[in-house]
Amino acid sequence: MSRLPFNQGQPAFIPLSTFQRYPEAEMVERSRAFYADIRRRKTVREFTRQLVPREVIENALRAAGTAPSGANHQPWHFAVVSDPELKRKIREGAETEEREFYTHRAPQEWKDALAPLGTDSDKPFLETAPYLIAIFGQKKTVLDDGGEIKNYYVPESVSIAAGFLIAALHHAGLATLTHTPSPMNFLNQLLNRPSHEKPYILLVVGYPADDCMVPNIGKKPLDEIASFF
Ligand code: IYR
Repeated sequence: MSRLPFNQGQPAFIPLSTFQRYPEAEMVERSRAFYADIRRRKTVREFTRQLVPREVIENALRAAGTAPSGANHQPWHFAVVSDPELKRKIREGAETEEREFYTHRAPQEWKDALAPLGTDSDKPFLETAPYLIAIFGQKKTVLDDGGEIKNYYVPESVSIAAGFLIAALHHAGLATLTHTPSPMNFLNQLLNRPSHEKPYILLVVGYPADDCMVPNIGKKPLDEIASFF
């Protein structure tokens, strides 16, 4: 991790040259257009096997990597899986946890809450979708010299980066599923990630199946999610 602690030998502050200001009318139009685009995103659980260009995945990950993070430590790792055998093992690991969840671990109230989504312990999409991206949060960063620094606001930072990633993939024309088999420790073992890294989300990425169905559920309107003072 050569960039940390910080750019040695370079100025500590530089002019903000990247910010783009728009006329107000254009801002309103841009905000409308973004909302119109992002509101089309639906979590998808049926994917085709069709491959997607790796560069799209790489650019979306670059976008995710621009997310703000605690002390700019960027406490995340994205393990990208396209290998069929590894996807098969991930499916096996996830379904083992999910069977336990649906038959024993989940209280009835939780199962009732999931009923509208139609989920169960079968996760075929973990093999059909061309890419799985396991998103890990890092409690600490191990530096190139073997030193370690503590990371801050890890769940918040990782979640923001995941949001950027999901939006970037949608923007590029791909569907995603935020899958959270729980517990997810089997991912550390399968993907060789150290124990100070915690898996947060297994993001399933690809094209929706032609006959893909999604739950008929909506989002709360603005007056239910925001208050203005
Ligand atoms: N992890 C399980 C259960 C599940 C839990 C929640 I909260 C969801 O929003 C969806 C599913 C599964 O993936 O089936």
